[in-house]
Amino acid sequence: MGKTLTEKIIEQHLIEGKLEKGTDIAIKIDQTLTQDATGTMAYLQFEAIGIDRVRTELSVSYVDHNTLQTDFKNPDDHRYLQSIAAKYGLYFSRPGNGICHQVHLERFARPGKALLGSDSHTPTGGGVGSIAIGAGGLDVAAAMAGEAFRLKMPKVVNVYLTGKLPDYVSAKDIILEVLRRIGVKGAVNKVLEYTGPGIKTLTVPERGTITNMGTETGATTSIFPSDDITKEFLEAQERGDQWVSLVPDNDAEYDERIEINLDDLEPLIAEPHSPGNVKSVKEIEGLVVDQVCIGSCTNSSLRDLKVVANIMKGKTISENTVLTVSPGSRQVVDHMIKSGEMAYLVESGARILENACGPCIGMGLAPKTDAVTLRTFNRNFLGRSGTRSAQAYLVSPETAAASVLAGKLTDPRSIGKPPKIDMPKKFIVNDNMIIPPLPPERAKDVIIVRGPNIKPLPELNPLPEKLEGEVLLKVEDDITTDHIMPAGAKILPLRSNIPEISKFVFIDVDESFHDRSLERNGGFIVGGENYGQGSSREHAAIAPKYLGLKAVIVKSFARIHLANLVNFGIVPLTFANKDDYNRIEQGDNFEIDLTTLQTGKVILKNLSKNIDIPLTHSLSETEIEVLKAGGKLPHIKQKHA
Ligand code: MIC
Ligand code: SF4
Repeated sequence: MGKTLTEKIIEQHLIEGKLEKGTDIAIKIDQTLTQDATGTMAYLQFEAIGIDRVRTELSVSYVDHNTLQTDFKNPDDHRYLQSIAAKYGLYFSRPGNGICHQVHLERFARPGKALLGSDSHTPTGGGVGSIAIGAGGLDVAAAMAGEAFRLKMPKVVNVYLTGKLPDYVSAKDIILEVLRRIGVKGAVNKVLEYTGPGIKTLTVPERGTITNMGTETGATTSIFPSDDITKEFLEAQERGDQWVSLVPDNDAEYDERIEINLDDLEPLIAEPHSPGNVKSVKEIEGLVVDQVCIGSCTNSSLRDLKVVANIMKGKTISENTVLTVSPGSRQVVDHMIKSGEMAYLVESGARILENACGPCIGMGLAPKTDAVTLRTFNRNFLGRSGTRSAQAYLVSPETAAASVLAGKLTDPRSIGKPPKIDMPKKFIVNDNMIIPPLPPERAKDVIIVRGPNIKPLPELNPLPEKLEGEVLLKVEDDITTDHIMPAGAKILPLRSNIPEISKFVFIDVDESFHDRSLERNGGFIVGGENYGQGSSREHAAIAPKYLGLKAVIVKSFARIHLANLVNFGIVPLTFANKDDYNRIEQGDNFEIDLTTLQTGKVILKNLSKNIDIPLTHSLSETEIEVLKAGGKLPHIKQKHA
């Protein structure tokens, strides 16, 4: 039986386990990436592991999230990260160089390599045929220390593309179509592997848009083969020597198949407050739009900005609409300036922002009260824009550009002939904002710089045999990490200060969560399906742990959050019968005996209702050991001792 591309690359990296779907495997990691919002914590943990140099082929530390500097905190963290990179042998992409995923795709991602990143959109690297997976910072820290990465061997879904995209329909519409079909939990513990004649019509940055936003389906990752188009891209980035051909076997067997004829696609839109609420633009055309934001790691490539600039050329944005543009990288900006196309954007009235995450994560440019904000981003969770009452919609760059000119949601196919864009044969390659690793003999003298906002990691202790306490919060399906641990301009700078950031846990869901948790000495959370979808931020585990969270009991989990809970000693359990969710109320008192964890079965005693509720879990033996030790860091230390 032939192999899928996913299986081939995983097989090459396999350290433990077999290619059997759903079983526990461990793989070797070649490359890592971190960004500044998760990186500070990841490196504090890396320091705690006590290794003197990274053990990967390549590790890059990016600064792109916390670039809004309203006081000393973010710039202090940047200096910390820079000194860490120098000390431990990492590349450092300086603030202003661009969004981690865009820069990594341009400069570092390689076909066939395994990349682990402390950001959920790391799968962007699947655009060049790498197995690129998002994880919590601690898993990335462990990978930098040479540890294997553990995961469930994913099922492989074949997304088979035929045809060619019509005018004004673009890669974003392909991934929105995938989301329309399978929703935000449709690919948990699965890889989306793209094949078929249609992939030949998509350039690497377009493939990157698709693999990037594949994260919103819950997928472990998404991947395209490495073919002539990949070769052309790498050559244009002066990395032609890094190309290898990588394709699935002709007789590869997939677990599922989704077929999309690109000829049939039309402009799509995700409505508030989920990337899975997909409709056609036509269905709600005419909606008055207050703000349009172009950029983010999904749609900020040179191709995307060129398209937008050429649609905007010689025109002015609508009087009642604001346009922001945040390019993906300095390479993109450099090109846009030299080609003169940046002027089209400036002249049209666009507010050109830094090449960083910016409004995507609520770092500035929050929309007005009750605004309709149209974004080329990948997430539209409630409050993420920085304005709780705003209604965020996700669209392609083409739809965004057409709509900002009209001041209302507009199907781009109605604005006339599409502009012709010329993509350069060679990109402008200038890595002068990427500081390469120092040689070991110089690295050892580097002193780590720590600002006053960097607080030590909270202590993690072995778990007791019995967990007791009350249900601090009961929530519904699809709770995102933005609900659990919001981001934005006010909270993101606290990422290296757990006591402070913990004040904001669940703040938009229940303001009293923080105080109640401390008063009751911690307790439990009960939730529905897909608990913890979205970001890789381990702060959604560390901060609740700091408040005394003992276990989370839900109908199902999102992959990265589940791993983060284990890493910080919070027991993730699921209902054996989903209906039992209804037999629990917030405030109920629980008792859970952990001695039966190994058997896969655990009994929850609901003391308030006087009932026993059967629970299960998907934990591997290693994960159970990690939990018992109180988390991954104490577990690694135990091992090294
Ligand atoms: C996001 O898009 O939510 C983030 C901010 O990039 C996160 C990482 C973080 O919370 O720092 C992600 O996607 O993992
Ligand atoms: Fe940054 Fe937004 Fe991409 Fe997250 S989704 S990495 S915040 S641009």
